[in-house]
Amino acid sequence: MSITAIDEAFMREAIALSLTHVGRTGSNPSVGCLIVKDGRIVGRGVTAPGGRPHAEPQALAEAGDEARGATAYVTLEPCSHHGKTPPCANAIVAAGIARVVVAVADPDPRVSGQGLKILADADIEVTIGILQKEARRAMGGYLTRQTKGRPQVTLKLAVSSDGMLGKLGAGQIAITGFESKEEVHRLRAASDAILVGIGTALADDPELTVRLPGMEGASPIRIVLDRRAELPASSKLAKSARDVPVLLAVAPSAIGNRKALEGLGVEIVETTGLEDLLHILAERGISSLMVEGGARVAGDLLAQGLVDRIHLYTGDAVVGEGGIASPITREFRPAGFVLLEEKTFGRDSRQILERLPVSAWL
Ligand code: AOF
Ligand code: ZN
Repeated sequence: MSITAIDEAFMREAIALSLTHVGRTGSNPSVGCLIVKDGRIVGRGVTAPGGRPHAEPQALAEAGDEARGATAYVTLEPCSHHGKTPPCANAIVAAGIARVVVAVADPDPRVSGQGLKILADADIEVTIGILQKEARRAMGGYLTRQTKGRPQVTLKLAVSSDGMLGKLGAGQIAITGFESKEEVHRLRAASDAILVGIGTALADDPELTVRLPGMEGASPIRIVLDRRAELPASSKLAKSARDVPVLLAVAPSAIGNRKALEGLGVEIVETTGLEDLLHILAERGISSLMVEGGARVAGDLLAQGLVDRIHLYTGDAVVGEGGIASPITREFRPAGFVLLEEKTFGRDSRQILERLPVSAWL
């Protein structure tokens, strides 16, 4: 095997390791790190839940003395800043690592090449860019927030075989099967926040929590776009706000049910529009936002160019008369999106569409 093929094989493993903590590391990216000595993995690390410790010191600790002369594979440039933990680049130097292979440079202005410089100045051989595309995809949320000042937006749509998102006045109707629902719960768990419009909140009275065995604590913050603060205090969202946070994005000086909702622990945030809201979310460290409906919110986000990925589920149900048409179906893909992946879940199909160009960073 060539060195590049070996590097790619270990980096693939480091990326797979990083994926295990996506959505659990707060505003920090989930980074994977492997320490490899004589072709053997002697240390493994992934950014801990909450964001610290970082991946590298954990992998180095596991490697112990074996780290001397070894190669480190890291999905992100090792940090150089004195944050809540000492710089990872210095820890790598101190451990006597001979070579570092990095997938993606870190756009965080506190790091931004400085980590690589610390390594090079210590005469460590540095290879950058191995499996860059795959690693960028694995850190899409973090990189989008750092470079665009907003979270990465994933739009999830469940569409009937006749292209409908639901039926007027019918509340939640079954469009996809349980296999798809499980997958949607996994996507929720890997996201930092979930957003719906008030129309969906009123029509469906959803909970928007993660309900998978063993993952009950993984529910991200739930956000409702609700210009007039109309979310009923009796809704499942409002009633559970003390268990899983709810943020209501309202127009400046909206009154509505504000008092009652605040009393239930719902946080009210005044925003001037979608872009403003996304900016506020990014400032709070929210890197990935999953949008679950409805048609209006999906249409507005698409029209403003604020959607990065679409998870399009197509079920075999037929809605017929009174259906709410989806802005996207299998037959009608929005301009500028390409098909990345297609899979089946039970009787449903899921397509993942990605926006092009996938930005300078993704
Ligand atoms: C690494 N390894 O595993 C991660 C890194 O708030 P702090 O001090 O933890 O710093 C957060 C920054 O650290 C984050 O913006 C990114 O630049 C880097 N994340 N770096 O060396 C890791 N998660
Ligand atoms: Zn670090």
